[in-house]
Amino acid sequence: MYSLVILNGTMIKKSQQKKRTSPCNYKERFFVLDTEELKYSECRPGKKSILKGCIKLCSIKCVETVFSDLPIPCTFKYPFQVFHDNHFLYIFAPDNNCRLRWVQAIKEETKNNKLVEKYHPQFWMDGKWRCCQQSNKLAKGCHVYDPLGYASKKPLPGIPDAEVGLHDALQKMVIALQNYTPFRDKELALQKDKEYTLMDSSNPEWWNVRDEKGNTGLVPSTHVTEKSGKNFERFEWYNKNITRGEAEDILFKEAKEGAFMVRNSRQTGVYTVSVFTKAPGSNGEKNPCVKHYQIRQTETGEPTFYLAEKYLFQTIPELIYYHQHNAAVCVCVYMCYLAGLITRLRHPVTQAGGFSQETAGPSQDEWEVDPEDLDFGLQLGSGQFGLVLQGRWREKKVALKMIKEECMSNEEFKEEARIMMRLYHSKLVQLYGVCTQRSPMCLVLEFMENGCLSDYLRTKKGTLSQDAMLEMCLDVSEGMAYLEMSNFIHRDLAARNCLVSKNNVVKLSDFGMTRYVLDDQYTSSLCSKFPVKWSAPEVIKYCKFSSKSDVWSFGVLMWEVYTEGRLPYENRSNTEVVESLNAGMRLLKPKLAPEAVYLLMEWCWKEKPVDRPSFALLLHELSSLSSYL
Ligand code: 4IP
Ligand code: ZN
Repeated sequence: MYSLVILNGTMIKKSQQKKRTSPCNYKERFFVLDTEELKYSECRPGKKSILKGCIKLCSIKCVETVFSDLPIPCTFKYPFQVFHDNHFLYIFAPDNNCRLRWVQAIKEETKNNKLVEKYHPQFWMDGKWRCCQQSNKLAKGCHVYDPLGYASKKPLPGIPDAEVGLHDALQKMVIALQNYTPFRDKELALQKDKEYTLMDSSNPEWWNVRDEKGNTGLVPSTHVTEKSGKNFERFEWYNKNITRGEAEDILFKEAKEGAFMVRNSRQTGVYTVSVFTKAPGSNGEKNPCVKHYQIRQTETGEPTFYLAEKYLFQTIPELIYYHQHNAAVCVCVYMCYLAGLITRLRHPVTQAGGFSQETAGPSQDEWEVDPEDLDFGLQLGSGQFGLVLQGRWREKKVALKMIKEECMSNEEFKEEARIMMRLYHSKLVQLYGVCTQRSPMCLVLEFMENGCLSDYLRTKKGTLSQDAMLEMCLDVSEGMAYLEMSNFIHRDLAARNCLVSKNNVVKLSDFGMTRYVLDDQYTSSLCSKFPVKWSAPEVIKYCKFSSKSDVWSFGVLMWEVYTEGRLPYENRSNTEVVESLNAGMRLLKPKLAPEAVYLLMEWCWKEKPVDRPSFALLLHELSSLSSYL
């Protein structure tokens, strides 16, 4: 039978221990997923590989990531499970993207199978399920199985057909800007920040590189950067020979918040970032304007580049990548300096003018809602972006989030909508579509009968059971574990940004939105609207957002739940809060919080981001608490 290869790659598998006497071991195998089977074989250098196992896709009942609270005993740290026939195959991927890709692909191929309703999110180990302690390996799962796939990724350019030769005489080193998991045979995996030898860069889109083990393959050229060398031509943001005046003309013509380019400065060997903004500047200069920032280099040690003090990067593309994806204004809480960019680098502008093509999302019609189909109702509340109204869309009750024009530009708004449309999870408020054909524009969202979590907690004060409070934290951690897995940072997690459904399910809302807020009262940690009381120290000090800074905020959200909606650090100013955090103080244990729950909060508030748990782990910890609290 003819079958098509969907994915392949090297991963580690645990022996399935089909028999009582089977050993427990971890072996590197080359996996191939095609439209019929999932196969794995042993690769022997210089010899033919041996097929070791083959699972018919029609026998698969569940495929899902595995959460592990214990250290993973092999070198690949991202496990997932394939439940087939009556066996559990645990496979370990080298990175989370790779794991997601396999899980998604197998889910897609098995979606019409007879699947389980519930599965076990953790390992079967020592005769027990670690998630629910059941001692029958085939006992029904303890967690609802979601057979739907996850967020899609940015499409990559088509792979070149011709074999790529090893042309470059001089070998250069490149650094991976982000992880990359190969799709096809000729490609090579990249691990962020690792170095690779550049073998061939003659194709502008796909470069041939070699990893430290000697494996070679093609990688997208935009995912790597030359370690030493100033060859930025392939980056859409680079405009070599443009003067300051020309840059201003081009950017003014675009007139889009965050439109930017990198150009050679008049000083040789120096680069300048020019960026257009409408945001009011610190010293009250006239807006809109184009600002120019010189990329600076530290004077000692390894060459390191920076725009904003404290963020040092080995290469300029890494620096630009960071500022494209992270909040702009970075203001020290102590008002001692103002560093950073006036706005996030949002849209690279090419030399000829005009934006380069950004992430391709669903086509316009897929998410554009016809204003004729919308009925606008009563006001539900008001947020940073404008009013939220109740409404109707195709017989469905919906929430309509109106976007004040001065808050978000049309482009940003669409970008936001595109991101939100791609995320789908039962613990995320669903975006149905957007309506851009009327003013103000609006987002059409799932209607949540019980309003925002902070108000809900306050109205239910005194009536919430321990179970109910834990359930709320579980809901949020589930949604956050999904965002974490999708490499998406929330940036403003707090009870006020969660909504409660008719059935009291708590869902996340407004994720990622702060990146688009134009109001610098909100985005600068110095100002009154910045959510200092929910922010991790590294966010307050350097605006360094990550899933681990979301974890800190989650700890504060748990505190809000267990105090039934009290304001954290009630009578203290932002500056006082920062001082007490620096002195090692933390929010106190809420009376209603069991010791075990408070331990988790404290874990979220570890000074160093690496010491905090992941959401996957928090979800696990909270689920195990729910079985005995
Ligand atoms: C084997 O151990 C290998 O781990 C097998 O994996 C595994 O098969 C066997 O599990 C296990 O006994 P030894 O190499 O020490 O013999 P692989 O086939 O990849 O080499 P599966 O494929 O089933 O995990 P049992 O349960 O099949 O015996
Ligand atoms: Zn279980």
